[in-house]
Amino acid sequence: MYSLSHSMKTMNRRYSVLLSVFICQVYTMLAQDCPSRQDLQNSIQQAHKLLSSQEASYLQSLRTLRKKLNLLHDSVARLPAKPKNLSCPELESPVNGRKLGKAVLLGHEVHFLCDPGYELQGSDTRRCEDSLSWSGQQPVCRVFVNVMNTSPASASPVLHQPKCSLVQGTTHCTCEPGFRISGRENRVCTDIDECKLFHNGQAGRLCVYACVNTAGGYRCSCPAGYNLTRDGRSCRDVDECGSRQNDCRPDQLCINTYGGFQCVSVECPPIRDATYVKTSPTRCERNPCAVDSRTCSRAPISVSHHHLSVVSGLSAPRVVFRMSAVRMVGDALRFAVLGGRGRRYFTVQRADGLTGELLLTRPVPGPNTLDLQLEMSELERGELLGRYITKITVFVSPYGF
Ligand SMILES: [Ca+2]
Repeated sequence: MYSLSHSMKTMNRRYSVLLSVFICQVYTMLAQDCPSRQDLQNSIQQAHKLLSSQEASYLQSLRTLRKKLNLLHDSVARLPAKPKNLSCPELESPVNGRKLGKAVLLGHEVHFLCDPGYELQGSDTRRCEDSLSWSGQQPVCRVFVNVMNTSPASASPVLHQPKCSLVQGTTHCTCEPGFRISGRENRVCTDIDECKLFHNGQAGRLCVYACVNTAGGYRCSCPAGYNLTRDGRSCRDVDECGSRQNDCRPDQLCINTYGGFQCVSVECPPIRDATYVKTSPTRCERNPCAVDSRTCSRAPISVSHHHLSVVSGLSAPRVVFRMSAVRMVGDALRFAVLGGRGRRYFTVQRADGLTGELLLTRPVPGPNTLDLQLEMSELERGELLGRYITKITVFVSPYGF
């Protein structure tokens, strides 16, 4: 600090002498007399004052920087040591269902889904707790029972008396809509099972999911997580995140999916020699690197998280996500799809100079959860200036709706 202040003072003196010579030269050029000694001394004094204030502000900045570095040093020292390999026991997939997620380490979650026609009873999400046991109850998949199906009305054919009239000596009988005339001498009306009648063929399909025959009619039903739409045949996903029908913790994000929802924890990446700070619920930004840390300067500048919900077998190709640079830094931008379970379903293409698009290349059969990373790199003559990562998770529903 002494040498810095000393050099500033030396610079100050040199600057004053130069200034007085300069002022005198200007006056000479203007064919005027050199200013008086008093004027020169006043000017020099002002220049001294200016430099002193610059010096003070510079020293203040250095002090602030040192303080910040000390704080950063303390927070790095307080980071917990690498945790031991703490894990919960392996979990079984339910019969007629499946388990999503293989990690059994402390803090990880495993999700459960049932096959079409079955509904889940128990916990659809279990978390490996501090006690190294799983939260919730092991789920089972039970046959989806429809109340209408078990009612006496639909257990046996419903019979009605037809309305008959005598026209010119011949008896004509008719039934209510939804019934057909049958029996000996066409004397009974039997319920038409519309569900059986229109069972085959997509064009004649009555219900998007399940059909329930009723006396004189039918109705459609939907699996758990969906409501029947106004048209009476389609199923619309219930938004559990928007309607608070979820049990996500306050520090988690609720992601609505088709037929369900997911509770997601976004954590900043543990990268050697680099530290990150969460700047939004889905984004982590790198703190400034130490001047000589190459490992830190090559670590991503930001790591963002993006969650997508899609239906099973979504048609492809289609763009599902775009990543853009705010402005051009360096002379080239490069986009790439990095590792993850979903990598084989996606590719990256350029939309314009600053934007890369993630393209779904083929339909993904559900249920499934895919993950992948999209990377954007800024380059200058082939040298890497900075990297930005977006971690993408795709939740694929069990059904095509
Ligand atoms: Ca939902």
